[in-house]
Amino acid sequence: MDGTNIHYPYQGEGVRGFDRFTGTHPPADLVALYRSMLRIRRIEEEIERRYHEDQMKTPIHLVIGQEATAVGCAAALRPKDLVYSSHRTHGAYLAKGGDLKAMLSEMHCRANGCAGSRGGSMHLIDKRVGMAGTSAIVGGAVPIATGAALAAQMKGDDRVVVVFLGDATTEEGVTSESLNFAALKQVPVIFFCENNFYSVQSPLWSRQPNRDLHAWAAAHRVAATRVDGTNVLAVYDATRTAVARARSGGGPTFIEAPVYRFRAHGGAGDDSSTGYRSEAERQEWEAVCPIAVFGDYLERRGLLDGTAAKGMEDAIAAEIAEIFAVALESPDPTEEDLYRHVYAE
Ligand SMILES: Cc1ncc(C[n+]2csc(CCOP(=O)(O)OP(=O)(O)O)c2C)c(N)n1
Repeated sequence: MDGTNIHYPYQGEGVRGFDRFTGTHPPADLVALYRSMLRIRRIEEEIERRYHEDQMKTPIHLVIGQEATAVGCAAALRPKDLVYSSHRTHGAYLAKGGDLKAMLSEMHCRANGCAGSRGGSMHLIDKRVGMAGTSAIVGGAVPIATGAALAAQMKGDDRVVVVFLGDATTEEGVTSESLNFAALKQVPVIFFCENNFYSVQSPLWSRQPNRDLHAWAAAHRVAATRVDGTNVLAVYDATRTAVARARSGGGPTFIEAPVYRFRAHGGAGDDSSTGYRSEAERQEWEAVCPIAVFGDYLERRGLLDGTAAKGMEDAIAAEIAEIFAVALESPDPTEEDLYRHVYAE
């Protein structure tokens, strides 16, 4: 079997059209969505640029190319709703409102990091904004999120829980177990699958039979849908529908969002030259970059002009420079810190 019989949705279909952005969203919201995606992109580009300086003591998994999923999804949530994520964490953390200083300090292994310097990039958490945690274990966050949704249901609050997972995470047994349990108990959880078609360097077609991931999820009796993961508004609308279902007692939803990571599975730079995917494939997806396409749309609608765009870029650049400096000046953990949260009889 090879990949030639697999139809990757949205790939090379000439979707760089503007009519795919629909809805009646207030202009200020549209600009805020764009800014949020751009901020994540610029933060990650700076992380990538500085990574080889070896000041960051953590593996990294960049979301460059995948910004629309976290941003569109988080925009449909309330602050008290919870978000869990995988090892590819930065987008979800920042979109949910996670503190950038605490994130960068964590990545520099500083005492004021959001996980007390214990976790690095793959273990981000900011409970004040409902960023409930991330896990380096593929599938690790899925049952935890399902349990958190059960807790919300049992407490009778109207909190919704989202867990981001990759396509390979659908291959973990615990994901099937969680879908089964969520369907059985009708808990308010949204399984948000960012299908970027690769598990490290193994393509989806070499790992799973030719099927749609949302159809696989639907077989568990979970409401399931597919949405263009490069379209921030489509992601927002799909999440809003899922949130309304969950909040009204209608149970879980599985959202499959085809996306593409423009960088390597881990670390800085692209790794397409190793041969597991073609550079032409990456370029096709870069042509539907979620930020560039949406920015063009805003420009055509007169919501963003060159001056405003430059002001936005400058403000983001200044914030990033300032917060990197703060992270680098932050104190290292002390020996005493080592023993915090350690329980021994
Ligand atoms: C249980 C487990 N198995 C294997 C790994 C090694 N591993 C880390 S990331 C990854 C691929 C995950 O792919 P996917 O879930 O599609 O997310 P993506 O990296 O594409 O965002 C693997 C196999 C792991 N961390 N945990």
